[in-house]
Amino acid sequence: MTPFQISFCCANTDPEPWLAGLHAALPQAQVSVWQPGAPAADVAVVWQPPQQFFDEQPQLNAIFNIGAGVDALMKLRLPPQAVVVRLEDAGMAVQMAEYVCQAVIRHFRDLNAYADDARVGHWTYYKPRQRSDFPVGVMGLGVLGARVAQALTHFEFPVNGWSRTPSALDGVRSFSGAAQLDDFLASSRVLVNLLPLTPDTTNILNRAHLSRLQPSGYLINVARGAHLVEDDLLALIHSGHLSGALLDVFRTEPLPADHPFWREPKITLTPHTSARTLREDSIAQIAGKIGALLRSEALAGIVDPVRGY
Ligand code: NDP
Ligand code: OXD
Repeated sequence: MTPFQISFCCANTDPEPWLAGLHAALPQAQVSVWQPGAPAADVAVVWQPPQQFFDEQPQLNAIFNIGAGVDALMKLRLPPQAVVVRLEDAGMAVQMAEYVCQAVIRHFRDLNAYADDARVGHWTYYKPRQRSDFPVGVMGLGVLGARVAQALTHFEFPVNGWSRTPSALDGVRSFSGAAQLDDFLASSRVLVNLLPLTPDTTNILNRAHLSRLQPSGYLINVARGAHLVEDDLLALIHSGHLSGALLDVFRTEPLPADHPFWREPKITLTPHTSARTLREDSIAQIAGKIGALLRSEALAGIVDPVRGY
């Protein structure tokens, strides 16, 4: 393996354990935290880097994103020869499956209402509901969406999936492309969003689309805040067409203290935590891919700059 330089430029991330882990996995690499004016590197490991980083590192061969979603990266001017590589699963798929399954089950089994009752000392029963009345639609059937959709089938919910190209997942009814979006939505009561954020998917969770969900629909957004038109969600909850939402991602993060979502009792919030980047898994995946790159082998997880994911 030829010696090479890795530049680490990750916002909101303690660099030291990453540097140690990357160095242990790639002993021939020189790994350093990027500072303005730093020497030229071969490979970058990034999360939400500034434009200045790429302006100063035009020679990069590869850019490894320590997340699955590359939307923040794809807005920047990147060195044209550099491949952009995202995390694929790296321990996130099981987290996403457990988060979404608990959310669907919590909603289906009225567990929020039971928790409210318990707080005021009420011993109350709610009528059991039919699983067949709770078809779940998963938007995006990639690494994370496919895992979520299949996990939901184990609880015997009817599951629909929507992707750009047709999919073939056991127990999941496939819908694809813009032409089948309305049918997909009309066939779903709970909607789970696991799309990448691209020009095609920005604002896709809008009034027109959310109105097509079955009555008392429920939204689970675990992808990106800019998929959702926030006022449209509030309007549809207030009109009663939607029974509520679980939101993990927001247009502005952290969610501002005066945001109406904090005060809407039918909205449950978590702070972008449904599937966390796991350092050790991610380092192992990135180091494996850097090794493949150095051996000129094919690499999985390369982002298509035209599609944007
Ligand atoms: P993938 O790239 O593996 O999957 C993307 C899926 O979306 C594919 O099925 C793709 O279709 C589909 N898709 C893309 N564009 C369209 C479109 N215009 N119309 C219909 N379907 C479309 O991504 P991952 O599963 O790895 O991740 C998904 C997203 O989850 C990330 O981009 C990120 O934003 C979010 N995320 C959120 C986290 C959190 O903690 N909240 C953590 C990790 C990720 P096709 O199969 O045909 O290509
Ligand atoms: C990701 C994320 O894209 O953490 O991986 O949101």
